[in-house]
Amino acid sequence: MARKIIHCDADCFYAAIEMRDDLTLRNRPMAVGGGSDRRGVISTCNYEARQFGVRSAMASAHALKLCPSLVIVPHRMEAYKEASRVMREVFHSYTDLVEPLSLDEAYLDVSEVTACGGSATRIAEEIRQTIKQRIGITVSAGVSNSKYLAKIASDWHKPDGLCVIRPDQVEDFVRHLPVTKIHGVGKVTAEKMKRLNIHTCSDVRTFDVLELTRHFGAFGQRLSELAQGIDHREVKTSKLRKSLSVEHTYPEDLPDARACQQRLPQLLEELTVRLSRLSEDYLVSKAFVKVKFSDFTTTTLERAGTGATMDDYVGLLEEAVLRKPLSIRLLGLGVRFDEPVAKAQQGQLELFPAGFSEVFS
Ligand code: TTP
Ligand code: MG
Repeated sequence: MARKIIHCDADCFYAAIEMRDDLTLRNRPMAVGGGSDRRGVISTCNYEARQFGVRSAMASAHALKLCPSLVIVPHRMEAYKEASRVMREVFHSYTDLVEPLSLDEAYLDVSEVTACGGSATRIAEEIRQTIKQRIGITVSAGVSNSKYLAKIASDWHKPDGLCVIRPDQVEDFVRHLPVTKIHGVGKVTAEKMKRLNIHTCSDVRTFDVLELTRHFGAFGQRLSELAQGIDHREVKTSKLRKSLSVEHTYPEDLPDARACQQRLPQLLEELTVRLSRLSEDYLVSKAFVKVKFSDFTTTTLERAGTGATMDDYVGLLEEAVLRKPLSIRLLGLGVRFDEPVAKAQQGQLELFPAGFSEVFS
């Protein structure tokens, strides 16, 4: 199944925070960085300053030559960190699969997210609106089926833009993509490509992998893939996930426990497939089931000492569905994982007595 990846990147991040907090800095070229007297460097600047050619990492003295009216303010790292924390909170309200790249940038894998009807475009738009409201800055977002294209897309309509490259548009988009947009193609490589008459990904495709490797060394293989829009890199979270689950809302309510049990094999199959995609670092600590009744109340039941086995789920489900004399809209199966530290102490887990815990919502 095609993945849905969102890349979010705040616009002129440090500068945006400064403009938010000081009205006098708006509508004029401004930058955040060190003063020109102390051999300072520009960290970033607003879009007005960019029109003068001012850029990140430029000496402040040089920036002032390009744009004499440039106002340079010092850093306020605490304010940037706080904004970054809230941004991540917003991302995590949709998924745990968040890979932060810097204070103002992150990838989200929303393939399994059900919010916004599962539409990555709507999720991205909602994230942008929420951040605007809660933090008072704009974020640009890119949506596509890979990290590589989502990142290019987030830059496409910057600032305050959203760009979506749907799976059926990938081929056309990539064909016309200038090679300079490919991550890893710096000045030197771009020059070399120009000499070979390579300007777009279409041009790259006229070379086979061997030729590309001859010209560009180890990067040749990757270049060949990217020119075809291929990028299988996963969104890597810094935090390990705590649980994994699958669930299904049925078009017609399931009348009783027997009907629910009949749905178990398919749900377990889906869960097993998803579990098999995880790294070996994950150790299942217990199983849980989720049941939503026809009155929309939800109950979950989990039990220590269970695993992702059919027997465990049969037992849990039997109990959970009997909690209300109602038909059932939704069934879910899941597992919780041990904390990473617990892995080393697996043998000791048996010391804890098996018990029940339950949640009603
Ligand atoms: P970026 O996202 O690269 O830049 P930006 O957010 O300022 O602008 P854009 O709209 O193009 O995304 O970097 C995020 C922040 O990191 C930036 O606001 C300041 C800091 N930074 C530096 O301190 N030095 C640098 O060289 C760069 C590139 C960024
Ligand atoms: Mg940014």
